[in-house]
Amino acid sequence: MVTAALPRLTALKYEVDTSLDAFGELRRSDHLIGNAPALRERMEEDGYIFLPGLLDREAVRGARRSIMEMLADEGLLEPGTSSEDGIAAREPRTKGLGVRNDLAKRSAELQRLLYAGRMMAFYRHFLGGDVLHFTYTWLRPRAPGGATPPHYDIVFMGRGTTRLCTAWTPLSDISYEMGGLMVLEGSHRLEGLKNTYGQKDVDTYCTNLPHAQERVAGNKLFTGQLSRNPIKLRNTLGGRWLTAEFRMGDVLTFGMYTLHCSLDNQSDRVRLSCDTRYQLASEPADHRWVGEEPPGHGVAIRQGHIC
Ligand SMILES: O=C(O)CCC(=O)C(=O)O
Ligand SMILES: [Fe+2]
Repeated sequence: MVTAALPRLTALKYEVDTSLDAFGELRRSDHLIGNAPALRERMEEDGYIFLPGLLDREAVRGARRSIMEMLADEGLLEPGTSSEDGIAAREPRTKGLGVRNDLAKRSAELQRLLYAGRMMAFYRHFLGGDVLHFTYTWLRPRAPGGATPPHYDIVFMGRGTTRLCTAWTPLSDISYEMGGLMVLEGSHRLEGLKNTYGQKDVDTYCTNLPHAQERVAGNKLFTGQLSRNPIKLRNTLGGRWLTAEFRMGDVLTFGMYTLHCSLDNQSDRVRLSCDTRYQLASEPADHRWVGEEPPGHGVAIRQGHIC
């Protein structure tokens, strides 16, 4: 339950309206684990499934430890503090704290957590067949002050099946102040948005428009984000921003057309989470994110077309 004791929350520096019609808690579905039809109904209805405690908390802690040690080795944690605590180095605060697939690859504990055991078993059951996961892992050590702008994931990974699931996995206990993920209620049913913004691909550019050369050279003008102001966006689109105080072991899974963003990390710690992708192995996969060395959003895969 969201209580009156809620701290002042911000997202991209904008104060979050936490009134009852603008903000709320994610609906839990942990009691539905093992009941695929009910889980599918939830996904259909809500656009997300929140599964507190799906993963083994000790396994998450082990994965977290391995990553925090790597961050400490890079000087990203405050010297003289325990890497377990994840206290961000005062200087520099942001360098090295972007998406770190490179670190994810080096952690056997994290690879096991995400791509074996309970996580894979969940998706096999939920999707009802053999599962393929992207090999690229969006491991996100998030510096104090940072947040993720609102977006649909399809814009970044829409060249394969659209029946793809994101798993957002906290590798920290994430209080409201530390800033977990928020989902916009009902956003998976916004047909107008799905048919416009939802048709975009961050790695395409218009050959006949100004700046085409910049786009092909890598200076993207379209970041893939829908907005820099989650509060104004909600006022326009409706629904509530839904979130929770997340704990290690929780997983939040959602579809490609569920609008999400994050709260600002208002703590002095690195907020650690990762997002990973799962689909039926029988369906086409976005080639940017699979294989030994996924090319990702590189310049080489950028596609030009006449707009
Ligand atoms: O962790 C975040 O801040 C963003 C995660 C995200 O965009 C995702 O899980 O798809
Ligand atoms: Fe996302």
